Amino acid sequence: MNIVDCQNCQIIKNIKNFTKIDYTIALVGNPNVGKSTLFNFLTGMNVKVGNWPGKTVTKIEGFFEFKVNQEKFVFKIIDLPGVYSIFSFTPEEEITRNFLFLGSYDIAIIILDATNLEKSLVLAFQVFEVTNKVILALNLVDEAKRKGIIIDVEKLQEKLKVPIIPIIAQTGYNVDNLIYKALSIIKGEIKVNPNKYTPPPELEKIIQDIQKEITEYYPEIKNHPFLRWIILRILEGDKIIIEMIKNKNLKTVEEKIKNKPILPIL
Ligand SMILES: Nc1nc2c(ncn2[C@@H]2O[C@H](COP(=O)(O)OP(=O)(O)OP(=O)(O)O)[C@@H](O)[C@H]2O)c(=O)[nH]1
Ligand SMILES: [Mg+2]
Repeated sequence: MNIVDCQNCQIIKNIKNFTKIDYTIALVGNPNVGKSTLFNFLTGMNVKVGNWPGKTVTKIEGFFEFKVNQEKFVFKIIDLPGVYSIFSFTPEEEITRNFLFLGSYDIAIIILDATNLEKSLVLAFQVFEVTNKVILALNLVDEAKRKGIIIDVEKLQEKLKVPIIPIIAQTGYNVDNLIYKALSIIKGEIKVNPNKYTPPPELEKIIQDIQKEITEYYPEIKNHPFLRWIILRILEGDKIIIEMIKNKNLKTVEEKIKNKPILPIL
């Protein structure tokens, strides 16, 4: 297990009368992975948890203080709605996606469900496409242990190139170490550069072709930080973006979309 072992860390909940916020954390993850449980543990708030009626469909804000040795930091934390993707097909996806794109945050804690790692990682890879400001919290490790699921955290961390901290949000196990590590990333003491999805050559060629054409018609989009992501969305069939393309009559792009190869979920 990746135990960071912060010797002198303390989480202080229910804080009031603070004058400034030092850093903002966004909590991202599939539904039911323990985002609100972690949020409640950190803030001392009582956001509803569980499948029903606790489902989070709006973003909720809270605050906590984190003490490391003599230093103190006030954190704002945002509990985003649970999503399986950030394609913006559902209201939840739209809220989460818009926040990840346009919101102001210093780090996104992506919560992985240790009992359903594969599904969790699909979303994680999508988030890696839009930001490097990430850390992974592997939650429900107690439940995984009960089910006999063993995860090689070191190996996974090495593959993803993102720190992974196993936690139990329900009891608060290792949460201080998660925040400590997140703080090190925010401060730039640890550099994170997630291993992004590498498409097969034939798909990469199509991406490049679409990119070329789009940037010819929309020169202003050329340096857009999410240009590649936008192209991947076009290939996925994102209606809003395709509509935009149709209006501009980008015939070749439409043709490519029609004849696209079968895509993995990005
Ligand atoms: N055993 C165990 N249960 C947990 C843990 N963390 C959360 N849970 C339980 O998992 C369920 C879902 O937790 P929530 O915090 O509501 O999940 P969420 O990610 O906020 O869900 P949405 O708001 O629907 O996206 C609740 O019943 C929690 O009590 C954990 O570390 N271990
Ligand atoms: Mg929730």
